[in-house]
Amino acid sequence: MKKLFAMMMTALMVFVLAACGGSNEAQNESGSDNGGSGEVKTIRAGIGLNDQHPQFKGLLKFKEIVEEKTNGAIVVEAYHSGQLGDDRTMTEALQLGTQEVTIPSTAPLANFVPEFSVFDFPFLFPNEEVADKVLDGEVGQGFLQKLESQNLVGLSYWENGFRDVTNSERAIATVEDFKGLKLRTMENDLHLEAFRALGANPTPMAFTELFTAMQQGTVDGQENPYATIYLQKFYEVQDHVSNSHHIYSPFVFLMSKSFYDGLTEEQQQIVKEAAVEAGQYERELNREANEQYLADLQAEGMTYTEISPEEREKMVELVKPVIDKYAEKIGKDVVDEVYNAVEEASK
Ligand code: KDG
Repeated sequence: MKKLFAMMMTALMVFVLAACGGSNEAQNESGSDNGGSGEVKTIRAGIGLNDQHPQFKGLLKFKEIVEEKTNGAIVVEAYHSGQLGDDRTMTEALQLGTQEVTIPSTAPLANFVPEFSVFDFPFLFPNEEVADKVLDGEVGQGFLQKLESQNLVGLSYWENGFRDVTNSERAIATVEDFKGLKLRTMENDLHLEAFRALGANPTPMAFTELFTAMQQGTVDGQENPYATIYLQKFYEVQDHVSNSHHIYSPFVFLMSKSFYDGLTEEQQQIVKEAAVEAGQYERELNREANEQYLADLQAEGMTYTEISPEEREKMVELVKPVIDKYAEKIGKDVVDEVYNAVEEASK
């Protein structure tokens, strides 16, 4: 009888433990509740680049920090290669609350908050250090506030990097070499107009469609940082690369506002700090391998062509009217604020 009673008690305990430890209950290592309501919150985080890119490694770092610091109360599922969509559709999903995190370039984000286009003004940032100071400083952080009206929370800036042009038609050494080239750009009017001003024939396209478009010859070329050109294997469908460095592309770490608002204050602090720390890690990874990626591209058979400072100066002149037009559109005060911050950070 005693034995039967003990067996029944054991079965009851197993049942209770299983119920408490189910998928909706988070416990820390000591077995106690991890704070908050005990409910596990899931962040589905998606990016367009593949799992080799520093952006994905940064996302895994974010996952590690968040899951550790919340004792598993927040779980991060990381998706790469546009598995959840492209920059634009994922940002829309954040607005709808059907996805929690994405890290788009500022160019597609400008379709939601037009002021973000200023960061894509050609030749705005002279180097990465200045970009860090402006983006992480008062001005950059002020821009993040502008996202709230779009049901988005901007937690930090990461780095896509200086964009360089590739194509399969000819080596680009001079401005004339852009003439008539069918170049894919990100979905952003400023990018389109800047390439038109250089004489190219640009076409906007989501990143998820780019490789096939180059493979099938729908476009002759594209522009992206060396990391992307190498890690996405664009060398398989592109012959020439030049150091145009025409735009410094930041990434913005975005969270769905409705999800963020549902977090406890402590959790909000954790995701914010994790987005900053993982972003610093991503920037470091991106920078340390940059020159190597260019060497790797050449090793894969691409021709590398330098654009001289004189030719780059001609490019600067050609895109000036486009910059002026967009400065007018965005608002002179906002644009001046950014240019002043760049000047200050360059001292
Ligand atoms: O994950 C980010 C990418 O989706 C995208 O921003 C890459 O620079 C990019 C491009 O050219 O679309």
